[in-house]
Amino acid sequence: MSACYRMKNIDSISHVRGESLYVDDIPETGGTLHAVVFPSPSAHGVIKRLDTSHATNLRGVQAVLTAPDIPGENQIGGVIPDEPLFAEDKVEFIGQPVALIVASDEATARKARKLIHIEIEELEPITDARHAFEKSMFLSPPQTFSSGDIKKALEECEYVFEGNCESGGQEHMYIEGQASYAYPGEKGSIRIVSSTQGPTHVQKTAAAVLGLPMHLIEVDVNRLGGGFGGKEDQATAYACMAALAVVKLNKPVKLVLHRLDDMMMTGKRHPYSADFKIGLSADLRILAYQARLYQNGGAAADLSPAILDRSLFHSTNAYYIPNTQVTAYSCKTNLPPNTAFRGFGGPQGMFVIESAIARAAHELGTEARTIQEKNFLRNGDLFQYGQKATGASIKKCYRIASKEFRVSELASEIRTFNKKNRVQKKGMAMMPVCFGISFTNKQMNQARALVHIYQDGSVGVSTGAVEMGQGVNTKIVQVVAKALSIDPARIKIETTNTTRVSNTSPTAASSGADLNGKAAEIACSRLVSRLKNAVAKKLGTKSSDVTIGEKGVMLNGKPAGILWEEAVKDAYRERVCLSEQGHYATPGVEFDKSIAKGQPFAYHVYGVAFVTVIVDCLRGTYTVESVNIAHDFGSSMNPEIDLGQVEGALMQGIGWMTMEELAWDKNGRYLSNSLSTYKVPDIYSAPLEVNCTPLPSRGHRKAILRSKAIGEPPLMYGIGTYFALQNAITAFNPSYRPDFNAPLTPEKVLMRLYSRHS
Ligand code: MTE
Ligand code: LUZ
Ligand code: MOS
Repeated sequence: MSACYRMKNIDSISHVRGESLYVDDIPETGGTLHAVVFPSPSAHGVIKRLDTSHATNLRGVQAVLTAPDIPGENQIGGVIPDEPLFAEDKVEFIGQPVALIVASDEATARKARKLIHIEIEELEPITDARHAFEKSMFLSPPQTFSSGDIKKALEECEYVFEGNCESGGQEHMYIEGQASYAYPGEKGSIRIVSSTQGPTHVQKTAAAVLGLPMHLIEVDVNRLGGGFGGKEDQATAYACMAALAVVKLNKPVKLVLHRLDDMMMTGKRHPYSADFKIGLSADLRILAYQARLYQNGGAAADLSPAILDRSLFHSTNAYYIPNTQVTAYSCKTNLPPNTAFRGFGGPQGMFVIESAIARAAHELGTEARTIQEKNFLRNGDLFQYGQKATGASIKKCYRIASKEFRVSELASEIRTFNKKNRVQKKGMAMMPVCFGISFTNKQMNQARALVHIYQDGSVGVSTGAVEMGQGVNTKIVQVVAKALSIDPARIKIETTNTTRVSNTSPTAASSGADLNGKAAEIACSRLVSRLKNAVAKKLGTKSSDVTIGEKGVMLNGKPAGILWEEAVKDAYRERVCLSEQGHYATPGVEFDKSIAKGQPFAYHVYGVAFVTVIVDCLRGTYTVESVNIAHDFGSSMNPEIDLGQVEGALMQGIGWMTMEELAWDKNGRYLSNSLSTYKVPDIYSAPLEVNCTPLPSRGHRKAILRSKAIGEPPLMYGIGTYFALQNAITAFNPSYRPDFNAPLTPEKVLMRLYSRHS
């Protein structure tokens, strides 16, 4: 166990004191202008006339910028070039940016926004994925994953059940909204401070929009007030707009979205619709699984094709199913382009297989757990995509959770409770999780770090990782402290900046700490060997006799009377390079999209959660009583941070499954557009109890310090809440036939408590 194993999050004190800096906290430089976006008021239509003259003439307004003002390409699509920065001839969602108003202050810009006139010839909007599918509206080609022989297997199964399933979208609800602040530099250069998970994506896209080489754009990120995937791609548009205004006006420009604008304009988690068929043997082995997934992509591709892929990768969750065929369609609708959200399509894929199992269990009059448990993945099993399961700890997690949390006793207590109580019913469900770690796009699995040791022995570290509250900077301090054997107090993590670390992947896919931590480790190990060589030379000995670190120089294990800072100073005098760059590329990951086979993941994260709920059957309201988790952290390098990630992700999963409900009217207008109409989980929706037992494990060598990625996987434990609620409803209303339409809000629970199935 390393010395800094229990290290506190390095941001905890400045967060608590309110001293941590976000984009809107940066002191404004003189002459800073403020920008506000003019969004499309129509979900689908042709722009007939756009009159910005009244806005332009308002006192204090510096410019109203539209598509023709763009010097480079009016294009920000990252995966597919299908998304203009500003709408030109048509609009495809309410909130689509049409113009940018730049004024001396934000209030003036907002006032000017009301003076813009737009005439639109309305076309029919589509907001539903199934509807888009019927009309063959797609963002990208369909993708199919399959294994075995689905047709034959379905014919031979003892039982076959089918059904359909809907899951809703989700607001990221980062506390800091989309924000950027751009400054003119000399010789045409621009510096953009952005609240982005992907600084290089911002740099590259801004360069293309402005028609400039990437080296003229510097992107700097201090930290984000939350990203959750919502800033993997979608911070880019606002950074580009601020930079465009800088080019046009040669003044610093700040663009910080108001919460209501952010909710109206930005994409969310993708709602999914699905049809499934599940086939089982007489002894409840799942022999066949066939499904169609309809992803509601919104009006442009954004990251939808990659998200679609991950829905397929995780469509069998933690089960081994020998015969599968799952096809996913990315459907184009008139909503803001939906985007990355913690789990990246994985949760949507998993909800379908869990629904299929729940349907089978209900029809067979058994518990879902009986089916789930029989079909867990084992080492050596092949995933549909051809990767072999290794270190498959799902069964172990299940066993440990069952024992540790006395699940059979709990189940019988629930049965007794339900017998004794008429208007309160309890339900329990088990949710297993298997989540692959790596970007499924091979080239993204790389990172770099730049480490400087200064003459006084203090250390500055830059990486491509973006801190968004997940604790990646703390983890990198731990990695560097361990690799250099020095006190973490000597180490500072610098901002994430494209001039110090270039060509970065976004901090996403839960792999920020793995990729950037490994790169930092590589840089540090080179620095250590140079320092050791320098010291050995001075002492006239072999470098293998020397160690160096916080305790100073040791010669064959005995103190040599040279402090760390003295050794550093000596090395500097001997003109040894005290800076190093590390480059890491995940070895062995490969995926051939054309045949949908390969080894896309460095490793998988496993775990099991038991969720217990209690429902008030007069009102439909409910409380999550307990969530009991056994999770495979590997060998956690920071249990406090990792537990915080489990709890936060779990809460987000519970919110998605039970209360966060998106609604649009028939014109495609977003109705749940504010915190009074969109319910986010609060302390009253938190489980009364969350227990998390780490699986004893040596961890995985491709995980940083053998500590497995933690950011996304625990979100999917929240899915258990849906099925726990279903079980409680069934205990009250035996004629309820479980249906799959998340979120299961109190209103929906109430209707199901009194529904009659014929
Ligand atoms: N935790 C906090 N507090 N804030 C966030 O925005 N984002 C999540 C997760 N945990 C997030 C978070 C998402 S979507 C991802 S992909 C990972 O953190 C990214 O960070 P990592 O790769 O360092 O785990
Ligand atoms: N982003 C991405 C992701 O571009 N590719 C991925 O595979 C991924 N997975 C999870 C979250 N973000
Ligand atoms: Mo997370 S959805 O990979 O940003």
